[in-house]
Amino acid sequence: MIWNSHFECMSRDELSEIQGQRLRELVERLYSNVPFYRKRMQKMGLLPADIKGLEDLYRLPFTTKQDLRDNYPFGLFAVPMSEIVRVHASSGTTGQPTVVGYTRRDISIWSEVVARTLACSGAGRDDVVQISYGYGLFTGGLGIHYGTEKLGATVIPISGGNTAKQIQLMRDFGSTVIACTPSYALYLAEASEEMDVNSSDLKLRVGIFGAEPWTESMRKEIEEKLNITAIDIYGLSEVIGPGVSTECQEQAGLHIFEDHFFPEIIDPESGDVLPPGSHGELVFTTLTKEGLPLLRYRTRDLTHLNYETCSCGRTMVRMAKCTGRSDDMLIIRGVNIFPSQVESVLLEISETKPHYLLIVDRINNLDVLQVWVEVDNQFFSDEIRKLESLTLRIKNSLESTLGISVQVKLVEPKTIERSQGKAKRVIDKRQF
Ligand code: DLL
Repeated sequence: MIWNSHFECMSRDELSEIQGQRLRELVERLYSNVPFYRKRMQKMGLLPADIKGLEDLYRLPFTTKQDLRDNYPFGLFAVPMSEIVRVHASSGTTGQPTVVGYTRRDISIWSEVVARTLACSGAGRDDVVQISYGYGLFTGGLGIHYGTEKLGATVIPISGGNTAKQIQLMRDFGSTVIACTPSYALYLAEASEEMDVNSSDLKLRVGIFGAEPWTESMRKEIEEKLNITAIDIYGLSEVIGPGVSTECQEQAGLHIFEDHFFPEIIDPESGDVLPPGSHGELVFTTLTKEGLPLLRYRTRDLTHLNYETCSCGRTMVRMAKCTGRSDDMLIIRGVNIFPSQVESVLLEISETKPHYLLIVDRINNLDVLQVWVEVDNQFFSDEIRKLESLTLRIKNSLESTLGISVQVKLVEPKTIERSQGKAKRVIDKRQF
């Protein structure tokens, strides 16, 4: 089923017309309501009237995660706080989260694009959707929740974790759709085998998986083990959350809901816009958002776009599966982690040296993060009890900043290899 065939199957000419109109209105709004954008445009000698349509988009400034950080927490909001009905947050590059705000209309648009996402995956009113993305500041749980209700399907708002219960409810409530990270889906598949629940005991038929990169071989494994169609869904908090793009049942690229989120592909080094089909960094302009509208937001995700009409009938451009990032962000169990966050925690702890290493692995389908930290030599001669208490202190601080569990290993000075150039802070042993 196509949820909104008017927009999703619109001719590209008609779509461009609407996008151009929305862009002009957006620039007017940002210029009048957000001092940050007004100043940037003034510096570039640009007035809203200079932006006549999509052809002028490239003249506008980019927005980065650093800009959100510099204006923490609400400095880029384009409406008064009385209009903001919800706030979410994702990891920033240091301890400070990236904060996003939604007006009532934003929530309604978000529900619309998530309803489109579910319909794209083949879900409808008769489905029972188990939402195992985390509820809370993360956009995954509540984002999918509202869209599922809009679709009219039945929601099971179980949130993440508690694997045995996930499997029990999946069986007892007859869940037909599961929404979680792809790595958790694999973990669930394995855990259900151990619980002697096999796919014939379940009614699952579709999975909507995203929030982290995954490969075609992971897809195959999930589809076989759970006997479902596994759909890749993509989104980021800054742009709205889940609902930015999704695969349809053709599984041949992710349709971007371009009437709301206008994509460009740029060279991550030069910032130049690349010709259609080129591989580069994905950039979004949020055409309709009110709370936190963003101009040319640099996602740091690397992909390419395909403008051909899909055999499903949708005309919305498709992005290829993300192949990586142009920065050092890691996604561990669906949670975004920057090595600089670890560094900022360690800087607060006087016994540690500024040398650390993050080792990421996938053990039994679960991501595991181990942090090696160098400590003073003299400290090593101390009693075990002291070492244990330091390890625990570092572990607690890291876990509260990063939001995931961490194994900490204290190592003697000079254990971690020194590099001549840029320090190598991460060893990622997972296969993507
Ligand atoms: O992960 C929103 C989301 C929730 C998407 C649930 C899909 C499902 P953030 O926490 O802000 O938002 O993280 C955004 O996650 O820039 C990508 O690097 C990565 N990402 C999200 N979806 C995918 C995907 C949510 N399907 C960051 N494939 C993005 C690869 C993905 N990477």
